[in-house]
Amino acid sequence: MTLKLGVIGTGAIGQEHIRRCSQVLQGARVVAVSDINIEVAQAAIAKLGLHAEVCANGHDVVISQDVDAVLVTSWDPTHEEFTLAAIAAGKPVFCEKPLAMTAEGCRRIVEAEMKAGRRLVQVGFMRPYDAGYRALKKVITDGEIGEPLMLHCAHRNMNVPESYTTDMAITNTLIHELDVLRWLTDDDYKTVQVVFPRTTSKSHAKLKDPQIVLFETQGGIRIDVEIFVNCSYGYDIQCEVVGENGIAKLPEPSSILMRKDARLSETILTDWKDRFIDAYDVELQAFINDATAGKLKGPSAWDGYAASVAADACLKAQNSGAVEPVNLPPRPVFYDKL
Ligand code: NAD
Ligand code: NAI
Ligand code: ISE
Repeated sequence: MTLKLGVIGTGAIGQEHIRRCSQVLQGARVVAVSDINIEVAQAAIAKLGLHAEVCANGHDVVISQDVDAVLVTSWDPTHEEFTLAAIAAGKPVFCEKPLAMTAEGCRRIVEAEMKAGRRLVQVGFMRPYDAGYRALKKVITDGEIGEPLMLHCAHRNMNVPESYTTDMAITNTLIHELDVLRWLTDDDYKTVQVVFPRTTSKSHAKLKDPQIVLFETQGGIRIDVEIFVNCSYGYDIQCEVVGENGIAKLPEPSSILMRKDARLSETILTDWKDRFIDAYDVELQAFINDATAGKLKGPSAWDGYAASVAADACLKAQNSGAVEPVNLPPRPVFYDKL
């Protein structure tokens, strides 16, 4: 069986996901797309030589008779609306992160999904599918470094556009760590504080960059994450776990070690598309397989909610400068791990 996909939002990642669903992965076909900028949607399918319908808006994609499942790859503030529409239509939906702009918005999705009676939502948290993060988690769960005590992490982008503001460092960028570090440590956040070093001259008036986010988990682990989205030198994701018996570090992406011009060098990637290319393939193949089988198993609406509860606390901490509590309610039985 071929799962017929509708894609809402054909920008950077929308085009990447359309390409992988059409040329790399098995069992799916893109049959409908939409973008608020219709020429972008038309160009996205023309570029790949696809025969997909270009719908007038995202809701037409969701309700199209032809569409079995939906990918939401439009801007962050549109995710909640389209995910709720897919749930209302009873169609599985893969929604890029963040699931919604606030925990309250995510909660509405959780409630709607529970009311529908089965899992219909997978959130685009791809890092748990990344081979490096998986290897790091195995070292921890195998007890090789003993109990984790501290994590030192960094999320660095080359640069961001003028539309990217201080809050987006949390809702758009740190949201990946908010998910993956819960998964990695099998723990939840207890408190958070945000501190601002001197701002880089490469930023602009509405963006404080870099930022340092400090967490304490329920289990007492201390975590620091540097977010630096105008770091200039590359796309660089770091994660070091300090345990009782040793230290384990996320592997660097493989690269050629080059001797040239009296220098020994390795290449640093510059784009998230390349850094996590395999993880995106694996997460979306899992969505296609699980949606076809009628049972989603990937990052859930509850995971999206948990990350947004922490994100809300981070936003509060950005403004207060204080240590803020993270209050995640108990997970409903509906979301018990399979
Ligand atoms: P983008 O701006 O390049 O593309 C988004 C596209 O969505 C644009 O073409 C825009 O016109 C379209 N769009 C916006 N609102 C829409 C609507 N209501 N209906 C249909 N189309 C709409 O952005 P992007 O970089 O592709 O990011 C898209 C989403 O994917 C974001 O939510 C982002 O957070 C997420 N993302 C996740 C990762 C990841 O690593 N998991 C990477 C990139 C982007
Ligand atoms: P983008 O700006 O390249 O694309 C967004 C697209 O959505 C644009 O083409 C825009 O026109 C369209 N859009 C906006 N509102 C729309 C609407 N109401 N209906 C239809 N289309 C609409 O942004 P990008 O980088 O592709 O990000 C899109 C989403 O993907 C974001 O939510 C972002 O957080 C997420 N993302 C996830 C990544 C990941 O690693 N998982 C990486 C990059 C982005
Ligand atoms: C982007 O939307 C992503 O999700 C990337 O993975 C992240 O590194 C970047 O900071 C975001 O803007």
